Amino acid sequence: MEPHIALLPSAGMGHLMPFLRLAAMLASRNCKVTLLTAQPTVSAAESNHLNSFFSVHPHIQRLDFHVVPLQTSNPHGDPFFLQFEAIIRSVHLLPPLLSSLSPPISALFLDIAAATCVDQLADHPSLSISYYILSTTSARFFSLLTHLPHLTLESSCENLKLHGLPSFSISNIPPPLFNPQNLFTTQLISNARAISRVKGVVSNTFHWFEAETIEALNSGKTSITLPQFLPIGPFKPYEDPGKCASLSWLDEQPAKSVVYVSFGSRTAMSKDQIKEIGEGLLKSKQKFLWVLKSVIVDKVEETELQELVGRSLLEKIEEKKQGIVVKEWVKQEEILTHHAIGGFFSHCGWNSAMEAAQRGVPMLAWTLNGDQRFNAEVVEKAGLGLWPKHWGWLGERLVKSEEIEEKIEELMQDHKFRSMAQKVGEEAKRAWEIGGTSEKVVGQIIEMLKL
Ligand code: BUP
Repeated sequence: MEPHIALLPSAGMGHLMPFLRLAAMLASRNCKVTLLTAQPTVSAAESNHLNSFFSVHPHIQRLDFHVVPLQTSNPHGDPFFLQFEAIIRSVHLLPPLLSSLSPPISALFLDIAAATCVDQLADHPSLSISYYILSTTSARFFSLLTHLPHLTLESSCENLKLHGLPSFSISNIPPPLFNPQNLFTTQLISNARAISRVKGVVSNTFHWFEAETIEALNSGKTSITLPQFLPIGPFKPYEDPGKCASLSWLDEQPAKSVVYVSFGSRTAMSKDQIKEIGEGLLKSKQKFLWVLKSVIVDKVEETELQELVGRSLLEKIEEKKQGIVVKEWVKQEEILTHHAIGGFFSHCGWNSAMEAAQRGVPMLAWTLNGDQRFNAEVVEKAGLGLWPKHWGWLGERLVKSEEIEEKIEELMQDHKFRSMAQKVGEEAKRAWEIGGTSEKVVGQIIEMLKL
């Protein structure tokens, strides 16, 4: 009989997208899939994507999970972290929901951002199922997470050496992790504690891309006993109807002439920094497609493009016909697949990095927060692009237009980046061929799910 699997993403597009891809993949491999949708969603992008996903995947069941709002509202807290917290605190509502499913589920995939839910679920008498985690970050950052509950981080050291793992540079560790009171830190620590309770950790990476870390995680030589790490990336896109307007503009551009610029779904940049980026892009003389976000949550985005970019800069961009700026949601995967794209100027969110790797698009990484410096390390080491480390974290300093101009030129004109990225794309494809590393691990997961 086909196994019935439930999946529980947390909040934010960086978490929802890999869950939707995993759901579609499991459903295409003879699993019955139920996707739990935490309600209300934080962003409009999440609710729009859920609606369009279920409309084209009617065989995947939707089960709304109404989370209890947090009692103490913190207007200064990151709304996505607050939603992770609300999901975790609503875990008591899950057993009746999950046990109402028919046929009964045999496994639940939890988001790494809410993995601590397993602590309550695994001991619940009505649920006798297996638990998996979907890690939405690089294997490299995940490997640090595994040890987080046992670490005292010292910013005065240069490197961190953990038994059995490649060493870490302290300057790449997100600053909130040095503050044990920070919500990001407390959540990560309790989620990390839960890792040892699951049967496997599924990850959107592939063996060739992060071989050293993946082998270390599965070596049994780390000081903490870990479940199997299961790399099955790059995740394949799911069917998503419709076209976005930016693609029509790309159709008119020469092959590999355009740099795609996007810093993810939830990075709000200052107006000064936006201005420097715009000036830098213009000075680089390269064509560009720039997706601009000025707020963390899209529901509160009301500012007009002209106000964000500044009237004179926007006029200059329009006059020179060198590029376009949009603030709407775009179909990033289709953009990265387009023949006109020659480079990706990105914050190095893990999904973005994997989407570029899959298509062999070279990246210019500007790491802004969270796991991004770890991700950029992987990108740089694999030959997928360049990373000016000295640009720092978001807001640490104003990165000037001349610096941006120089790096964009390097990305688009130095052909070594193109050929190295192409090699990454070939290896990514190989991982999915019959007998390829990711394809084999998926087969293994399906067998585990049938048990
Ligand atoms: Br913006 C944007 N279209 O307009 P990351 C993003 N995406 O398809 P983030 C679009 O959202 P976290 C848009 O392809 C990727 O799958 C993009 O995830 C897609 O970054 C996803 O790259 C964004 O991991 O999430 O949003 O910063 O903070 O969790 O890394």
